[in-house]
Amino acid sequence: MKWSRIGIGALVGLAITAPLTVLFFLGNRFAGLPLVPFDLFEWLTRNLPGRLVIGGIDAMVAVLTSLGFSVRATAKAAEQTLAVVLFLLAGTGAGMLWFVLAPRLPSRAARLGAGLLLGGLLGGVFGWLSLAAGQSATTGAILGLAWVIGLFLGWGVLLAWVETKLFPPALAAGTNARTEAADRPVVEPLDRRTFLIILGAASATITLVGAAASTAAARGAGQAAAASSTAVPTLQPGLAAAPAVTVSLPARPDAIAPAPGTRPEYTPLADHYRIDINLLPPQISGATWELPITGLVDKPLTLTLNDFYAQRWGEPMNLLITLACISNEIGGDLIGTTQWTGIPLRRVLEEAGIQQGAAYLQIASADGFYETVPLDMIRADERIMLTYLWDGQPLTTEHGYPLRIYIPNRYGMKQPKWITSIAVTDTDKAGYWVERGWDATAAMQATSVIDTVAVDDIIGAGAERRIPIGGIAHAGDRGIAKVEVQVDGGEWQEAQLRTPLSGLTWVLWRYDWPFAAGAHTFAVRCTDGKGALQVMEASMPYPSGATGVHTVQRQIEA
Ligand SMILES: Nc1nc2c(c(=O)[nH]1)N[C@H]1C(S)=C(S)[C@@H](COP(=O)(O)O)O[C@H]1N2
Ligand SMILES: [Mo]
Repeated sequence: MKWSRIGIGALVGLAITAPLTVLFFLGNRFAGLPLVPFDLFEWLTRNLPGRLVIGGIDAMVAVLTSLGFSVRATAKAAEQTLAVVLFLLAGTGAGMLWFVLAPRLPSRAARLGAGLLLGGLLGGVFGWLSLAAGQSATTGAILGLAWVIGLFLGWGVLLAWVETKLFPPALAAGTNARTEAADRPVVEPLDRRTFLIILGAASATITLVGAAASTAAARGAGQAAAASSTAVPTLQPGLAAAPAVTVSLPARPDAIAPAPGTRPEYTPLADHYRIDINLLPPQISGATWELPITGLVDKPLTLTLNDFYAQRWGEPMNLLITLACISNEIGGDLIGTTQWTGIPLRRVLEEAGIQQGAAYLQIASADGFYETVPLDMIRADERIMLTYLWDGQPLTTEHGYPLRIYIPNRYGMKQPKWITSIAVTDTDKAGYWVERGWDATAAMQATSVIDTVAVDDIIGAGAERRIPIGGIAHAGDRGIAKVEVQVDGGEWQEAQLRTPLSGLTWVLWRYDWPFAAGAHTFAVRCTDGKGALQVMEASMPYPSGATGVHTVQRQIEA
């Protein structure tokens, strides 16, 4: 069997890029060194045209959904896998190119030198990208850069060396080559197939052992961080203890009971969806984090987390809030409800003193995310707040530690996490996702969802039997006035509404449907607190949030 140079190049590229990938993971797990495959992926998603990235996200969500996975639970893992696969593919491609181009270099030494050069170049560029645009490294820049360059130098030389082993440069008629050949013992040309098998086996062994070690380390770390791997260390030198805030849900003695199988009204923190542009969330030290408030202000401020803990602006606000992602599909799980604790932004701005002509806040985050908020909106709405606790605890790393903003009635894309600077300006500037084509306002659409058709919890008996149907309805801060259920295209029937946790949360609804055996289609729609019926026409999340009627089909046994 004759192997082509391209095919062998692809195999070799993959065989040496796989252990490289694992080394990056190990370095990151054990020493906080840059995780180049992730950082490159993040750099790509931030710099490719927005439409392409959105198409990619849509495709991923579609694949996950069609495979029956929860988007909330698997999206990050899928992205991370994609990042690794792309890195391996790039390595495979590099191997192919190398094997095709190498014959242009006459001598073994030239090829090894070129491999070294290539490795150094890639290491330099990727190391710089990783440190400039990535989130993965927690070590110093010099060490990180040295690690990346070192690994890529090794990769480049290995690639070149393997190529010269498999295809020894023909001894040209040149004098140099002849002298070189004369100086060295004649070796048997290596059996290509044997060599490739050895290379593949070595690569697979290193990759598997490394991956196992890395996974074990991650598990250990997860266990050390107790219940949630996303919790931040609460005791940090120089940082006061976070204030104790309890989560208090309002007593609603008259509220109707949810239909069995309805999602929890208050989302357990571990189940709250997470969406952001990072494969790994930014790690910020609460003790050293500072938030500068600059621009058109009388007195520029530098806030610290202790300022929030010590109630520099008085009592914080505790609000029960439903947050949703604009990418959430009808009936999707990128929506959750928890208690947010923060300081009204306008209190902080009063201290800084807004100057004449100022009209916007430009907010920037540690991950390169940014968004602009009109000052008029902040002045008019006390609920717009700088949030530092969720569910009574400091924000977890994934949900924006140490500080994020809350803006009522807006999808999550307008609400930066991991805030690192606020500038008061007179100029508007499109936010991160607005710049990429999403709705500039991103006001929450009214949406209603069927969570359950509780066939196992039938109430009543005989002809009086009823099946509880239930779910949520949500319309930002507009509230929900009415929810209606339709069975098999019949009349819309009004459901009962459970008193919501607050005016900012979803409403749980319930409809006890007169039992009828057979195959049925259930549909739901809602009317918001201002009297507007939800948009019933189906539309995709892009660009303004999904609309349409949620329906489920059930076979009801007699
Ligand atoms: N810094 C930063 N903030 C961000 C994002 C981001 O990528 N980076 N994503 C936004 C989006 S699209 C959503 S839906 C919410 C999600 O917040 P959560 O992950 O805490 O649920 O965060 C928002 N804030
Ligand atoms: Mo989002």
